[in-house]
This record gives sequence, C-alpha cells and structure tokens, in this order.
Amino acid sequence: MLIYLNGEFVPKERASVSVFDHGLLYGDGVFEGIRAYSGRVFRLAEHIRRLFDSAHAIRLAIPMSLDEMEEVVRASFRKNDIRDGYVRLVVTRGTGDLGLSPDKCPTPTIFCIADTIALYPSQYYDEGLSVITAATRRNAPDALNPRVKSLNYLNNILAIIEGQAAGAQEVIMLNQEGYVVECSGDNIFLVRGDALVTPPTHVGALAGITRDAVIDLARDIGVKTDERMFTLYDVYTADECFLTGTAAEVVPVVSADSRPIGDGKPGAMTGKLIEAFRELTRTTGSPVYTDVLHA
Ligand code: PXG
Repeated sequence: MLIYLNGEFVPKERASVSVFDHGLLYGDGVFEGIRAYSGRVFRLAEHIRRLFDSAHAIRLAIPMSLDEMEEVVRASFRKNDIRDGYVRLVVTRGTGDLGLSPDKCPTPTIFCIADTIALYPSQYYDEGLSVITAATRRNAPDALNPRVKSLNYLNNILAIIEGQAAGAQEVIMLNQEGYVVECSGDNIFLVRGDALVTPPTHVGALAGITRDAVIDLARDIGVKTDERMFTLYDVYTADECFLTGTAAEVVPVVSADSRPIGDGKPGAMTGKLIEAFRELTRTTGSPVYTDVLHA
C-alpha cells in the first residue's frame, strides 16, 4: 500500500506523522472521505471544494491548488491499483509545539490513504436500519460548525457510543433547539407523501455530497425536496426514512426509538433512490485510469 504524504508516495510502514502534529494533539485539521466506483471518483470536485472550504473556515491555508488536490486523490487510487474503493484525505495544521496556537505550525500535513472499502452488510439495504436518538446534541454552529468537516469527531463518537450501547446501527442527532439535524456520519431524509424532507445545513448539519446527489436524483424523477427543520415526531410519523453518506450510500431506516417507520419495511421511494444512486455512481465521476476515459 502506497500512501500520499506531504508530496510523495511512501509505503504504509513509512507513512507516519509527528506526535507534535496538531491534527493529533488537538483535532486541528480537516478531512474528506471519497469513493471511487468502477475507476471513477464520485463527485471529486465537490469533495475537494468542501475540503478547501472547511480549511478556509478554520483559517488553514492549503499549499496547493484544487486541481492538484484532485490529482492527489486520483493518483492515490491509481498507485494502489484500486477501481472500487475509498480514500481518506486529511489536511492537518501540521507540526507545532505543545501549545494550542496554530501560529507555531508553519506547514500543514497532507496525506491521502487509498483502500478498498468494507461495504455495509447487504442486509441493511434489504431490511433497513434501526436507529435511536442520541442524548448528545450535535455541536452548535456558533461553537464548532458541523459544516466544517474537521478532524474533531468526538461529538459524533459520543453519540455512536450511545447507539452501540442500545444496539442501534446509527444515531439521530438533534441540535441545541431539539430539531433533528443529521446522524453521526450520515445525513437524514424523510419521505412524506410524494416529497422528500431533509434538514437545511445552516441549522447544524454537514452539507453531504451524497445528500446533494440524492436531491438531484429526486428532482430528475420529479420529486421535490423540502429543506426544512423537523422534530422526532416527524421522523416517527414519516412514510419512509433513509440516510445518505459516502460510506453508507443510501440506506433505509425502518425504526427510530422503537417506533416502526411507515410499515416497518424499506419504502418504495427509498428503493427507487437507492437504484438511481447506484446507477449514478456506476456511470459518472472523475476517471482515474485512461482506459475509463474511452470506456
Ligand atoms: N454528516 C456527517 C457528520 C458526516 O461525517 C455525512 C453527514 C455524509 O456526508 P457525505 O459527504 O459523505 O455524503 C458525513 C460523512 C465513516 C465515515 O467511516 C463517515 C463519513 C465520512 C467519512 C467516513 O463512517 N461521514
């Protein structure tokens, strides 16, 4: 396995960062999780744009262009001969001293790990997930905005711990006002009648790339998405519910806090969108290999 680290590809065994890296000491940095399907990187430009926006929001200047960063991702797949896989692209504040101050970190650390992805069991897509609501609220946007995809995931991890203790596969997170915002690593959608509903991102959710793709796919089949705030009552009484994320893709939810959603089985609209999403990932994306260009 070859890992991109600060400008070169090095074997996994030599891919190390300093214990003085502020990404490790303070979670000071940003990242992306990006997938490739059939030799094409899904929505690569959108992921790189979000990475640079996250970095800009925390006043972290990435010392390369967006185009160069896109090539880092494609090259990471190529060097490891991966056609269907996943990269973790990370930019940290870099190595500094033991103080919090980012001033002492002159050079960001940049690395990109390409790997094959452990797919979620297919049972989840056929039977749906059971979720619970975490007592841990999602970070407040005026403290650490969830739109920043930062290396500091402790908020989400605390919620996952609650979910695991309850035997749930994901956890719904609420904002400080008690509105549903997202899950620990996924965005949430409801189906109500012939429309989709998902929380707007300004109330405390990541602007998910998969979320955007699903909104586009729904529009293509004449289904409108309302971006509005809702509460757990709306989740419990929805016709259908599903989650979106790079790892999970589009996955049905059939139970929330022990209430069956709809008839307790994955819904028809969810099924349609899962199919449409699979088609989209198979047929679009930034080519990693030249043969894909001419396919
Ligand atoms: N909300 C949060 C908090 C996330 O972390 C999403 C929504 C979905 O966004 P995308 O752009 O992926 O559609 C995420 C992304 C993992 C893992 O290993 C999860 C994410 C990213 C990387 C790895 O479960 N979640």
